[in-house]
Amino acid sequence: MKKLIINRRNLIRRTLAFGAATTLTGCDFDDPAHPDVADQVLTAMSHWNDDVQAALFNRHTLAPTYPASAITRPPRFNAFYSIDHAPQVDPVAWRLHLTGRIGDKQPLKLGQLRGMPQESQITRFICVEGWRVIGQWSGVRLSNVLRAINADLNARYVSFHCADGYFESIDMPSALQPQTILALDFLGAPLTAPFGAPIRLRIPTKLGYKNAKSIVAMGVTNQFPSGYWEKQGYNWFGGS
Ligand SMILES: Nc1nc2c(c(=O)[nH]1)N[C@H]1C(S)=C(S)[C@@H](COP(=O)(O)O)O[C@H]1N2
Ligand SMILES: [Mo]
Repeated sequence: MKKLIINRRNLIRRTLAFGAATTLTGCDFDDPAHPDVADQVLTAMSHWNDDVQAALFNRHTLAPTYPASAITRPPRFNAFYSIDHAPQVDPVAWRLHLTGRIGDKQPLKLGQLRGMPQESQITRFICVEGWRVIGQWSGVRLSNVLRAINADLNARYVSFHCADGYFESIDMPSALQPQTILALDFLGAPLTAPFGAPIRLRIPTKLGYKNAKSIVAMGVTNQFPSGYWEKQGYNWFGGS
């Protein structure tokens, strides 16, 4: 309760601060001398939005799950390139490199992840481009992996780097949510290259762009890692 009150107080303070910013900058939006003022205000708004989403996020609240009959076939591909340019990762040579606030940084092999308890979920996947699909992903809970490698669970962020240069990051409470998995399989078979082989993040409480595919490195950090689309203005928390 106390926490909620503090958060609300902060919220009100931030709302007032934002209100002041809009008033001050309201007429400068089209001023060629200040071309980035609107950008700055929107960025400030988006960061404020991140804080609100983080305050409202409850790591015990589950994303909805669906029956097998609801699965969308065929699945839908999306990336910042076309499907024939998806990276081809050799699953034998692949390692998950570990960086930052992690006690045991020995890179992980695929077999080690396969050897951990597997979770399966039929969940909805929402892309901001305006489509949604339902799919079945299985893999290891990210929380189990983070514990196994002695990660600092009090750190703020978990970051991901992908074989195609894509990168993403999520807040620690979302990383520890039980439906947040490092997925190895889709519809009971290993992920294919375009859909994130050999592992991808599957996080049904967040929008599509947070679901990093073909991950090659994971980090735990207190420094804001941002993300590929976030650098181009997408909201970072990305709750769905
Ligand atoms: N490595 C990587 N991961 C990525 C992307 C990407 O371009 N590269 N695109 C993101 C976006 S915007 C979406 S909507 C989903 C699409 O996942 P899908 O191809 O399984 O539908 O992947 C996300 N993860
Ligand atoms: Mo997306």
